[in-house]
Amino acid sequence: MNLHRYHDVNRRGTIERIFYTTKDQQGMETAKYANVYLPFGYSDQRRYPVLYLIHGGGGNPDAWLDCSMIKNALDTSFAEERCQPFITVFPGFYNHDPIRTGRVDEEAERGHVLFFQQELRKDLIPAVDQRYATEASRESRAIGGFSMGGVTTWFAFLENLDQFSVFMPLSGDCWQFGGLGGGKQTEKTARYLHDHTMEQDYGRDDFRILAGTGYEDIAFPNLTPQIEAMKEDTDLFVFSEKMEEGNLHYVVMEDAPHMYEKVYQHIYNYMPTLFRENHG
Ligand code: FER
Repeated sequence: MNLHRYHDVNRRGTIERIFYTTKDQQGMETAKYANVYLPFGYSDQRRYPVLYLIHGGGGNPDAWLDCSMIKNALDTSFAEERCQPFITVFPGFYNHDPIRTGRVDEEAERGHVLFFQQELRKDLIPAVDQRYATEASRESRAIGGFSMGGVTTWFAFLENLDQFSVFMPLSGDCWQFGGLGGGKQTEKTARYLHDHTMEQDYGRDDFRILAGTGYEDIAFPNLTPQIEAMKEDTDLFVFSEKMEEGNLHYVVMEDAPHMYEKVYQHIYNYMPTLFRENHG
């Protein structure tokens, strides 16, 4: 497994904000922003694939950038040509400042990330594709996230498979049947991920799932059984440890608790395989 080692780099991308509006759960028009990472040398004479990277519970569009070395991982990967440059969008899934006192309200959090699926397809993706030189196709769009952002990523697989082809759930399981459902309702969850995808006429060549967590991560006991159960449904999910093979991948890191500063390493590792075609 590659580990991202920080080093300074001169060819650095830029972060800017895109502003857009969406309707909140009460139907009120709401102003929002997302951070957008543009790779060094970004030019509207080319077209770029886009990764949407989602924060965890209680977070915001700045969380990944504030709490991890993701920007340096992107900068060094592009500078060293580990992969073709892509745009990364960091949105927020809340419509109002989250109030988190004490333990997590699983049902409320689940409601937010499920509701966010509509915003993604109706408001955010169109705004990004209009403003930037994107390839604007599901083949060139990936979504990933940490913790509740991983839960968001599984919901995107279920609700927005026509928008994305690559899914990178990190330290978060599928909450289709309620909080921590990947651990609590493992078989039912895996079955639904399978059946719902087949019903939409998508097959094993139409998507890739790049999952990850750490042995010490609180999400490990929820995500691991879900992935194990999905592995059984080989007509749709083809597990492989080789990145060139299969459509279901799962990496568990050593010494990695539930923290952005650990989890972003998965993104660094998956980066060369995120967008397969030779873009640009
Ligand atoms: C998990 C998925 C998400 C999990 C926790 C979360 C305990 C979210 C936690 C939070 O928002 O604080 O599997 O395992």
